[in-house]
Amino acid sequence: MLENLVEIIKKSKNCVVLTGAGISSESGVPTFRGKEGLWGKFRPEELATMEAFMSNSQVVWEWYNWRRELMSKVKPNPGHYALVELAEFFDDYTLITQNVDSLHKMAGSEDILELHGNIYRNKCMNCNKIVDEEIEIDPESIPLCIYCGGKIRPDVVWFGEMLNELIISEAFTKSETADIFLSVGTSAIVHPAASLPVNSKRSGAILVEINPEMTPLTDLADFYFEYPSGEFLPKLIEKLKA
Ligand code: BJW
Ligand code: ZN
Repeated sequence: MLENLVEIIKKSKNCVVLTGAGISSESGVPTFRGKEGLWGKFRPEELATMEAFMSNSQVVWEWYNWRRELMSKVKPNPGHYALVELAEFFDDYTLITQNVDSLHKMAGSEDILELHGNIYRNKCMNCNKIVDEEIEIDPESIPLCIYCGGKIRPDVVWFGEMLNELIISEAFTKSETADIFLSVGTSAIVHPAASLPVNSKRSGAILVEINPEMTPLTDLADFYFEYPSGEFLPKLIEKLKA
């Protein structure tokens, strides 16, 4: 099966990869859902919303500060590094991530489409202006926007919020013209990200899923590799180079 995939990759020109929390789990970043889903104690549906921020911005900021601290201590793993190397095998390569942890960038990937923002950036909850400098937030005294007085929040995409239009439309365009689409470490349930692999397959791409657990995408996939990405992706690169 791996051999077949290697042959297909060698013939393909245009590749899209979509990653989710699973790719960072071997770095020590907990996933949102599933067995290892450590955010578990704090369901994203309860904290990653404007309603939660409006009713209890202190708790929401405590959650983000805790995650920032945790994420700032971890490093990319072999899965992230393999996706840097994978780019070399295609004329056109697009890395789309739902993750907010910057680990792809730290590994050396370029032009990443960050669908759900970045946890290290801040913006205003009202006027959406980005706060240029990296500032630490005291949850008990949240700084206010210098333009409109709105509370400062992390620049991530919460449930019910629109994704950045330019980023999501580029993600769809690239997915719909790909020869091969890799879905890596995502539960594939959060939209619109979860539509990308489906649209890509409908437009003719070979769909590959890498995830130790099955997802709603698994039945649709042409190849399903039931492995952690940090183990599987370096093996794939090794075979491609051989
Ligand atoms: C491994 C591994 C290893 C473990 N190796 N793998 C139908 C259609 C369209 C939209 C909707 C719809 N129904 C509902 C909606 C709305 C909603 C949605 O999709 N809800 C679903 C739950 C159904 N979507 C939205 O609200 C989005 N906006 C939107 O649709 O705007 C239009 C609109 C506006 C107004 C009204 C209605 C529509 C926005 C979604 C934003 C998601 N935000 C979050 C938080 C980001 C900020 C933060 O980090 O704090 O994004 S939620 C959370 O889920 C986070 C993730 O990026 C996202 C996806 O999770 P992911 O990455 O898949 O992680 P897990 O934990 O779920 O899965 C990990 C996987 O890894 C598992 O499968 C493991 O097996 C695997 N794994 N170890 C490989 N070693
Ligand atoms: Zn503002």
